[in-house]
Parts: sequence; structure tokens; C-alpha cells
Amino acid sequence: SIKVKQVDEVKISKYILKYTFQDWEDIVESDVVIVGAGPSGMTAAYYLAKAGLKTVVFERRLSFGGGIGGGAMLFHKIVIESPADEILKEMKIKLNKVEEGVYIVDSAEFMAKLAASAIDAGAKIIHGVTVDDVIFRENPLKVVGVAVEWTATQMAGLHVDPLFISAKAVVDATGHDAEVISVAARKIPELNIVIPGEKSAYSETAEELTVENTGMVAPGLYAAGMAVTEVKGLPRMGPIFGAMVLSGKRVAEIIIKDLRY
Ligand code: 48F
Repeated sequence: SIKVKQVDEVKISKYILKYTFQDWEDIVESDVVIVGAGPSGMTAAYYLAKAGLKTVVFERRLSFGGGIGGGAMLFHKIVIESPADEILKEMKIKLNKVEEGVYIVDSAEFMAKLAASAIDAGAKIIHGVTVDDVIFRENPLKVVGVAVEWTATQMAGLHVDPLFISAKAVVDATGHDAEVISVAARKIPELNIVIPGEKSAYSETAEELTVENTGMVAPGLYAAGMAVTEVKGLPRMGPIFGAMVLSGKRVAEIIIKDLRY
């Protein structure tokens, strides 16, 4: 018979608490906070962590992938176009070539391997945490971190104060709503952030424009993925995901340069 090691309940609790708090004490002073574990956030996390930056991803839900899992109308394939295929190849994600420069990918594999790549590179992904505000400083005006709260606390409508996490760079990878940049725009008018909102679909132009417009929105605050289309007033593109991973890579490269890392 298989001999299973016996571990009592108190030990289980103690180990979980000790090592969770050990992680949080480290996370509280991060180099980069990424908000959202969708395709752009996880790609950014992969490249930032690979460059040696202490990178944490806060994800509201208890899962990875953001909009990947739902695919297009729940169909489990997504489209990738070049040169994003190079990033997927680096992560050992299988690509099915359907025409020159165009590929079909399984959404479950895409989500799982993006997450595994980011984690293996050294990024921490913390689930069930919602970012509901930023921290800022004046002279010079700059975003220097985020406020975090349990998603469950927010869903319960409980009045509970958040905890604060400092970061040299905060990336809004929250998707269509650009939640972090929206809250910064509303609560720190001195940042002069105007959000025109996303336009209707025009996939052929939207992909390149999204990648091109990826980057800093205010000192310390960056946009990646669909948050870029929202903040820059660009068209949406639907279930083609090349721009999402290219945007994640680009924001990582910009931050690495800005932090002179
Ligand atoms: O929406 P999402 O997948 O963002 P993305 O990386 O990719 C967009 C595509 O999925 C798709 C598309 C592609 O052509 O149009 O929509 O731009 O992932 C965003 C993640 O952020 C989480 C949310 O649960 C999702 O997993 N999120 C959103 N707001 C918060 C958050 C928040 N305030 N705090 C923590 N997580």
C-alpha cells in the first residue's frame, strides 16, 4: 500500500500562514505591479521577471487568462498573427499555421502556458485581489503603487480599508475598462489623463495601433493590452490576440528602459 505522510491540521494552517505572509512582506515593496492576469499582463510579467525585476500580478478572479478563456462566443480557439508567434514559440505554445503569418491556438493551452511562463520566470501571480486605487506623490507628481483589497470583501460590500503596495511602475492590464488608469484620472486630476474610450471593431488597424500606443500614461503608470485602446481611443479587435502579447512585451521593454534596469 502507499504510505501517505501524516500532517495534522494545525501544521497545515501554520505552514500556509507563515509562507503566505513571507510572500506578502516581500510583495509589499515591488519593482513592478501588474494589474490583471490576462494575456497582456502575463506576457509583461514574463519579460519583466526575466529581466530580474520583482514583479507581482494582482488578479481579481481565481483564474488566469482574462478574456482568453471565453474565446470568441465561448469557442475554444483564438487567432494569433506574426510577429506574436515568436513570443508563443518561446513559451512552447503550439501554433497551427492557417496561412502565412496567421495561426490558430487553443485557448486553454495559451492561458496555462502564459501563466506558467510568467511564474517560471519569477513573477508572483496573486489571485482574488482587486486593485481599487493607486498611491501617488507630488513634486514630482508620480504614481508609486496601488491599493489592494480582497475581491471577496468587495463583493460582500463590506467597508474594509485596503493595504498598500509600493512599486516603481504600475501596469494597467485590466482590459476594456482600464480600471486603474480610470481611477487615477478621476482621483488625481493633476495627472491630466483624458480617457476617450474604445472605438468599435476595426481589427486590421487596431492590432498595430494598440502595440504602438502601449506605454506610459503618467509618471509611474503604464497601459498594456485593451487598456491601451480604452485610454487612447483606439478601435477594438475581437478574438485576435497578437497585439495583446506584443503589447505586454512592449510595456515590459519600456519599463526596463525607464527603470534603467
Ligand atoms: O481582459 P483581459 O484579458 O485583458 P487584456 O490583457 O486582453 C484582452 C483580451 O482578453 C480580449 C481582447 C483581445 O483582442 O479583446 O478582451 O487587455 O484581462 C484583464 C484581467 O484583469 C482583471 C480581470 O479579472 C482580467 O482577468 N482585472 C480587471 N480589473 C481588475 C483586475 C482590478 N481592478 N484588479 C485586479 N484585476
